[in-house]
Amino acid sequence: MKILITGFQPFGGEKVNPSYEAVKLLPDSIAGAEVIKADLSVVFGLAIEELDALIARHDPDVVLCTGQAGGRTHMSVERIAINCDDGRIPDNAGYQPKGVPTVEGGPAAYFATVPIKAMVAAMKTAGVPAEVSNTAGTYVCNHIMYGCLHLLATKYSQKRGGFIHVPYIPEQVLEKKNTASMPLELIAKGFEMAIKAAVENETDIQVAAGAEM
Ligand code: PCA
Repeated sequence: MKILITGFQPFGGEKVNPSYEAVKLLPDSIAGAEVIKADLSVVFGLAIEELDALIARHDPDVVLCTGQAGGRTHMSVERIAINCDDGRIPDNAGYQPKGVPTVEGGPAAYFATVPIKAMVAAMKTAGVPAEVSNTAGTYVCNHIMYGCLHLLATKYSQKRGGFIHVPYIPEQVLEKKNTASMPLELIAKGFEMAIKAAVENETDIQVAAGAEM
């Protein structure tokens, strides 16, 4: 089995993006699966083109994209991506969409096809705070998750895809009061456990992971 895991480049004035910093720490093999690592531009459109090229080149069985969700406390395994690009801030190319479809005429949303609950459970068992999240936002991370799942649904068959948001790392919050962070090594451990769970669980486990709000 082959896993493609991507992180994002820094954006929004940050010097690092913890997603790619953690991706770089991963071993080249997890649970017998080959791990391919890459970074993506925080640019609407271009990020999906980069991911498409990576999938075509490496032919992975699982595509796991990751990104920073500054302020979140837990590793957030995203359940759903919506067909909406709406930027609170411009992307790294200066483009700021104001509520346009990621894919014109595409379905309203896609659910992740990796086993999100098994991934959360595996992370927690390893001592990494993790949760199922029901929104990936409307910025480039939701855009890449939607774009990835759309590619897998329309262009590539038999491949599973998903997205994990990660908290800031401590060096990013030195000047941010009351803001959560997670050590980089713990984020990388979370990724490792998530990949292991995806390798070992073709379908998801049946446990409750709902939310009231
Ligand atoms: N986080 C942003 C885009 C890139 C990243 O790492 C987001 O949550 O949309």
